[in-house]
Amino acid sequence: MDDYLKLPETFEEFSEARKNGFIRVKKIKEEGGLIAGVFCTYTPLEILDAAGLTAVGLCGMSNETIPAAESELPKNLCPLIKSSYGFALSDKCPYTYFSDIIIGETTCDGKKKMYELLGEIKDTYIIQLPQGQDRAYSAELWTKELRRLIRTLEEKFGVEITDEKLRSAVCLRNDERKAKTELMELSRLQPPPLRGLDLYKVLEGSGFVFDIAASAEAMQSTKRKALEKYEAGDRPVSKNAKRILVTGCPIGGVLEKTVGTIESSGGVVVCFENCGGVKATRELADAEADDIVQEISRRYLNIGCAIMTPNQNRVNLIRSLVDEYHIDGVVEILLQACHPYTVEAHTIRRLSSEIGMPYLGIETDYSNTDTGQLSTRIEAFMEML
Ligand code: BJ8
Repeated sequence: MDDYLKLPETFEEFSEARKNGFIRVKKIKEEGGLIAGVFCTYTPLEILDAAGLTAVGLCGMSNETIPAAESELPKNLCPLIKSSYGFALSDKCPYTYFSDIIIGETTCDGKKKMYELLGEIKDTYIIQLPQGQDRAYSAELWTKELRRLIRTLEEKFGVEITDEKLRSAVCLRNDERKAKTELMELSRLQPPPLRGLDLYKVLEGSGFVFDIAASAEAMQSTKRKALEKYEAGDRPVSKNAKRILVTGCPIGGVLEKTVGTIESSGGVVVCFENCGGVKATRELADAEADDIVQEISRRYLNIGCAIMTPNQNRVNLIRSLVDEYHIDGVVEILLQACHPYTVEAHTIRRLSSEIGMPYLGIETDYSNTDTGQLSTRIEAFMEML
């Protein structure tokens, strides 16, 4: 088997998956496959799977393309949006380049307006996501939106998305989510057998393996190996390390200066609540449900992102995770100009104080200009714990 097609087996190999994924995507295209670029945890992946599309995450995580984006977008906009758009505009992202369709959702205002512009560069389909999970008609509307997406994909790509295909996609995605959850739950051990940075790289890298069953298998074997080493006495994390829960915006673009600094200052991230972590994997769909589209819709609409109002699901989730993972402190990572999360930070700060958890909010962007200042604040927080 070609090297780039083999499954990742170590943390390092998972972190290479994003880079190597490009070659895999090229191969999929050469073999006549179709690619769907996606941005958000609300994207109903099972529908794309059932349509025979390979889903690939397009969220920009680099500062490099932000100047290009700022020629059209306001400077005072979340770096994730600018970076993502900059990649499309400057044609620097092979995943965007190879995408046959881009799927976006009406989440935050910045993203949804960016998608309109993105639609001028690439074929972009926007799903209308309702933002009040507590209204019965939100579930109905979201299910209708998913049915509309199904019809659109069927017409556009000449495929048939049957219930049977959807049910088997649900089973595969469930298996992958369970494998992720089991891997993350290793960090409930005290001390954890994994550093947060390594764990995050596996979670992120799994999105670029593209074969869902293979991705689940690779995560299970990574978990087995980590546990074997741990049981043999190999402890990569000190038992005195302070156990941190990370919440807030997606952190792919600020990983080193946030998680890296926490872990070089006497802490260890044992739980990622945000997208890429527990929030995206906790809930499963029932493959046997009578109406499978409605069930997929239910599963996704429950995600507790700050674009929802009210967003009680996020508060409930953080409350449980603090107990489950024996947390010593909560660090919320906020991307500059992200209104949903920077405003909701007040609620999370208040929740932390209610449950007696020290809380640190960090507002940052993709540049390196605040690295020193962040280190000082994170080190002071770690010392205080
Ligand atoms: S489910 S977190 S991936 S919307 S950070 S672009 S909210 S201004 S990324 Fe997100 Fe889906 Fe929610 Fe997850 Fe806007 Fe905020 Fe930027 Fe954000």
